[in-house]
Amino acid sequence: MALIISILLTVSPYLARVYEYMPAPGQFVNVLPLATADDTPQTMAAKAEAAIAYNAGKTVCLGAWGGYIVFGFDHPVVNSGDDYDFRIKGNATYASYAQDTTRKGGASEPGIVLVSYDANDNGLPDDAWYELAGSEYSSPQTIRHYAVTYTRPNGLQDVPWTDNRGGNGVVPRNEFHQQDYFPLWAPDELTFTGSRLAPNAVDEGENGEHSFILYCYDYGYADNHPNKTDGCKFCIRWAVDQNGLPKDLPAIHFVKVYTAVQQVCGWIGETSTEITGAEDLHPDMPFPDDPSETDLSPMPNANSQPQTAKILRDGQFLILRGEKAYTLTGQTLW
Ligand SMILES: [Ca+2]
Ligand SMILES: [Ca+2]
Ligand SMILES: [Ca+2]
Repeated sequence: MALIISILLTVSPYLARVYEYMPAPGQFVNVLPLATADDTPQTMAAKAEAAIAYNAGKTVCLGAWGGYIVFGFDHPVVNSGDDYDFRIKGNATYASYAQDTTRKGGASEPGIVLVSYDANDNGLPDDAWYELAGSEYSSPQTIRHYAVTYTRPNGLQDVPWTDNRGGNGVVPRNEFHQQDYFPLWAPDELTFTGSRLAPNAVDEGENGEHSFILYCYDYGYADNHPNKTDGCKFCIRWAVDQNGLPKDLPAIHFVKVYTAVQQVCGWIGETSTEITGAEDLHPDMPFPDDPSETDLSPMPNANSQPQTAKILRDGQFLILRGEKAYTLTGQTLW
């Protein structure tokens, strides 16, 4: 009697896991997703995951500057080398009435994106992070090594913050959102670090009316351009290290996004990045029928030069880029 073992190995193109969700204070915090006094960092990560994993399509709000989420896929997203690799979905829109017609604008709430490779192969995002250098990366208006500390107010009050440059402000309450704006599960002081992009909002109202247009940055930020545009797609080859030098990653396992501007737009409140999903734009090739097969299989994106290919050798997947080959855990084989 033959024992037939059928192993069905599938990968999802969509974001599969949320490892961490720590928003800064904001008008949608404790609501998207819903939080209670009993929640913990673990339960909130699970709620964020339920909202956006596997194309669930709900919304997770990162709050004011610095608030972040860490998510991943159920497989490594391969660096195609010459094409977009993944998409992050948000709720950015263009406004037809924006007065500056030289650029797109509307409701753009840019988030800085970092990627990480599971170099120690433990399935956890505890490895080095690399920022994807978006269009504002080298702008003189981008503030690096920025830090903000938010302090839990007494009761339902504006949330005060101070930064590491002598600045301060508040995340103001508004009449539309009556819940606590400070994450219920967080410590009373919340400090975030990162880079801060210049404010992107322009008040185009007239005669005492306010009409805020949040203009899009060119490329490389989450929740910056609408989901059907290339503006929400990302290339792993944009990764840079802490010194701004390009980092050649064969693939990435984890993505971190944080709200990149610190700005309040009158009655529409603070600017906060939202995430509604993410997707590998060239999801994993099918496993070969015969696991001993060693034929090269070009990546699905056949229009481009197949700089990246995968090969199954001795039951192990390898990543080929140009002349080089890596294991999925980043070891260079040749
Ligand atoms: Ca790891
Ligand atoms: Ca928002
Ligand atoms: Ca948004």
